[in-house]
Amino acid sequence: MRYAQLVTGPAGSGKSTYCSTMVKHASVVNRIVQVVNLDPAAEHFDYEPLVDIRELIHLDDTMEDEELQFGPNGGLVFCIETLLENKEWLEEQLGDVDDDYILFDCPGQIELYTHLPVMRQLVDLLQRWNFRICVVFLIDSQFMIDGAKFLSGTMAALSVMVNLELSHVNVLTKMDLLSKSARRQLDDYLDPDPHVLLADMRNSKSKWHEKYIRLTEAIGEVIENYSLVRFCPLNIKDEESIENILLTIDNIIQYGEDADVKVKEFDEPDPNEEGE
Ligand SMILES: Nc1nc2c(ncn2[C@@H]2O[C@H](COP(=O)(O)OP(=O)(O)O)[C@@H](O)[C@H]2O)c(=O)[nH]1
Ligand SMILES: [Mg+2]
Repeated sequence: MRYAQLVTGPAGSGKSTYCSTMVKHASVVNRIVQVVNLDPAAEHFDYEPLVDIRELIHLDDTMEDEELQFGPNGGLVFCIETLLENKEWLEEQLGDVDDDYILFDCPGQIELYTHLPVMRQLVDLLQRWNFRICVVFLIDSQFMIDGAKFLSGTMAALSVMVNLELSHVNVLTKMDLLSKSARRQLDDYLDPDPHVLLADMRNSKSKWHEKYIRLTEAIGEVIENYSLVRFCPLNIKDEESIENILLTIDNIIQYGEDADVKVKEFDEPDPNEEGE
């Protein structure tokens, strides 16, 4: 078995930072976690990628090409399609290492996950190559600290879940940037309690609220009744918080349960030599 996290979420939600944070954390506990960059427009990240889609195709190639002349969104879809057409390239780059653990740092355009088939096709491919996959959907916690935003973030997470049909973890990023009071407010939402949420919405005086309060309530109930969406907070300055997220995901993909887990090689002291 091979293990993978598909790291998704809106642009700027912290996907690349999440990947480098996980790599660093894993290396401290002697674990090998590798990252594949799937963002053809990536400008900066802090990890050494195992595979980089930009070596196959860069977003600029599709926008500057005389014939293609794509805009940024069409170009991005074209890049992922090109990757899928070059399966052999990807397969060769990924190698065939049993029990490896790979994070896929994905592009941020939500339509890739919600209504285009490309990411789903990529998932099928990875599963064929024996990967057990967990989708990790990142949302910037600053966009989740009021009722309306929280609901819309939740719906985005839900649509990715429904479309990819995989095990799924939602992570609230950039917790280190929240003020104390914002953090307290967020705590109310972490274990989503629609009553708290709705009370918050009820107090708002927006036009939307007046018109659609029953819809908001219905959505809140669906979220509550089916335990559909939960969020795990991530503070990258707190090792325990990082460890918690990794552990949650490891459990979901059953990493380490039926495997010879990959650890960095170090010299095991030979018991026969002891005391000599
Ligand atoms: N303080 C803080 N900044 C973060 C965190 N995660 C991401 N950022 C910053 O947010 C910006 C976008 O992050 P990036 O990882 O490139 O997002 P991506 O577009 O989803 O890959 C960068 O400037 C990061 O330094 C975090 O947990 N804490
Ligand atoms: Mg990125």
